Amino acid sequence: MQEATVYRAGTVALVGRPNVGKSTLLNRLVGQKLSITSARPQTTRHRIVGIVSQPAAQFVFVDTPGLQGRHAGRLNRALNQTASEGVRRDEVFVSFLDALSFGAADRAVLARAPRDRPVILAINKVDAVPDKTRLLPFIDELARVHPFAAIVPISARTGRQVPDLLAAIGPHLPAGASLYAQDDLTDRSERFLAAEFLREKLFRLLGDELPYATAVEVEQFEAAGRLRRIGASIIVDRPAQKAIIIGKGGEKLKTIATQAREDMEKLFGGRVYLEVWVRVRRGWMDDPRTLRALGYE
Ligand SMILES: Nc1nc2c(ncn2[C@@H]2O[C@H](COP(=O)(O)OP(=O)(O)O)[C@@H](O)[C@H]2O)c(=O)[nH]1
Ligand SMILES: [Mg+2]
Repeated sequence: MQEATVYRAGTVALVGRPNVGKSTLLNRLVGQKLSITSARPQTTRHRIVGIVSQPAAQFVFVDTPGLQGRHAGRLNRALNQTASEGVRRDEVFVSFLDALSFGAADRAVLARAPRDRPVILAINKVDAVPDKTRLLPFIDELARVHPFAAIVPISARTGRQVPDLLAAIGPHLPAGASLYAQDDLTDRSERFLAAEFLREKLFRLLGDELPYATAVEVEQFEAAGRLRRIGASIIVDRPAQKAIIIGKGGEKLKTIATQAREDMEKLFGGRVYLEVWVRVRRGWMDDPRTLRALGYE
């Protein structure tokens, strides 16, 4: 006789210090780019959900901004509020490490993981470890640090052992009905994702500190059949920043907008007409109205 399968559904928080690959994994799991990534720390500013539906389980992965130190003023406080809210609500935790590195920042993240919920350790970026025999002693060492429910070495970039990670999480989801429709990929709107794709290009294409002083607001979003007309503003703090983003002869802004448009067309499955402006709004990072309009508060 076959045992009746219990349907399980729940939220799974992806936690870890900046740059360990949380957003890359979310995208890999969902099979679409939803959460923006870059080589710079603290790219992710919003709580974003990526949904994986299987016949017997629904995983609702939650990518949260880690605790922030790079952004300024009230924006930084709002981001830290978002980061700590995640920890209260979520049911299973996946804690990330870069393969073979376990430092003070990683220890601090683990110390905040709730003791009453299962924590699964994902050791990411194993593709970057040439000598795989070094993984075993590393896993043994980590097993002594926290009572992990499981430890799974993965590569979010190549997808290696990502199914094993799902298999390790599944049994820890609570029994219950699905939280989203079976074909939902995320809880976020196309409008939100459009702003995020632009923001990603700022993080990838601009120098050092500038991305942390920018935000993106979608002012116009119209869908007609498979065509979308999107108008967006890049918000900066000072005129000098505006000049850098526009670049010589508008070249920089053109690259930013073209790359963002390509991402949008891929996800939305249709043509996008994208217009982008750069606006100076002095002190936007401390302005409650702007922060609210941008969804940070
Ligand atoms: N080699 C390698 N790099 C990765 C892997 N996963 C993520 N990265 C890179 O690590 C950087 C940070 O990734 P991201 O997902 O933004 O990290 P987050 O801050 O934890 O969300 C990016 O440059 C990724 O391409 C992986 O499995 N292998
Ligand atoms: Mg991220």
